[in-house]
Amino acid sequence: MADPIKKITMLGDSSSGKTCYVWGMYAAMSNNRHGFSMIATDRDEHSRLHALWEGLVNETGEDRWPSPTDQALTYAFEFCYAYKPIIKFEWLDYRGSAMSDQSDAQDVRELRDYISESSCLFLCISGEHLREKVTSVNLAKVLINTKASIMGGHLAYLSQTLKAQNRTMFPIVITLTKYDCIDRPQWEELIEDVKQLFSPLFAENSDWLVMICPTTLGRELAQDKNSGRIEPKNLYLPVVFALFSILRESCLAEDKRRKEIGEELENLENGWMRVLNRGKIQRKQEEEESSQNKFQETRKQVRILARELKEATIYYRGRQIPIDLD
Ligand SMILES: Nc1nc2c(ncn2[C@@H]2O[C@H](COP(=O)(O)OP(=O)(O)O)[C@@H](O)[C@H]2O)c(=O)[nH]1
Ligand SMILES: [Mg+2]
Repeated sequence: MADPIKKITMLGDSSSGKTCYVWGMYAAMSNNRHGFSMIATDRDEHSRLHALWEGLVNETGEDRWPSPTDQALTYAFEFCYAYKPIIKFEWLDYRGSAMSDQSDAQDVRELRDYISESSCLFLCISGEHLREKVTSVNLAKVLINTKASIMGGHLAYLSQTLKAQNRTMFPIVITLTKYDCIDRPQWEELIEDVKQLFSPLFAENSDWLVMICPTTLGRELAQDKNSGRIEPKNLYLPVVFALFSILRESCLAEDKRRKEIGEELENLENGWMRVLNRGKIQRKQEEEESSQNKFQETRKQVRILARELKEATIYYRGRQIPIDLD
């Protein structure tokens, strides 16, 4: 059976930088990174994304930016190793305005279903809202302006669904887009602010695996959006984290399967029918070898991705954790 298509959902207020992020991320990920690359399944989409990114980099003026129409867009991508597709995924760039209270019940239901089927959730918070420290005085305002409170509602719903499905770890990326707008000396203080906006994600008994990642299209943009130089930072990291999480899960499943096959083989080899079962045993041995190879290959890929995440800020059960290489 072909592996199912994975889904990644990106939530964030309109104008928080989601569309620009996808354009830049696609350019960053198309370049071969340690054997990995990404490609739009549809060739026209590939050319379109490249042309849009090229326009953003080379043009100046308002036209370099995406048109402000706020539409939900789904992209189909393939993540490849040595140019061989290993994960197919769908990326939903959600309509920011639909996160407001005016969105109808149907809209909300569809989004919730999509989120529950997702393998990773991206929450986009624009750095414009975190120029200053979050305090008890401005917290309510920041929660509203970033739409963090509405996203929190979706997370609460997702949490119930995950519990019902017995899923124990769910990766979330909080992308601090437009990080160029933040000029604060203390990274730790900023992290504490982000934790305040999404405190349940950082609770001691929570099952969320959360990466906080600042991204920007260029540091000059804070001063001059329309002609500042495009010098992207970290655009590949959130998606590397998402793919790492997806592959790690596959790796665990393959490990389990490999052990099961090993046991089945042992039973066949030790059974009193072993002579008659010779054909079956041989097929099981081949199955074991292929499962072993698949596991080793996935583990190698997980390790390469893990190395890229060495410096990343990742939390699990309320604590910052290093990504281990196994
Ligand atoms: N300063 C700064 N502005 C950005 C950056 N990325 C996007 N923007 C601005 O944010 C606007 C909205 O971005 P867009 O991707 O359309 O947001 P979306 O509505 O969430 O898809 C753009 O038109 C740019 O003016 C960035 O990295 N830095
Ligand atoms: Mg958009």
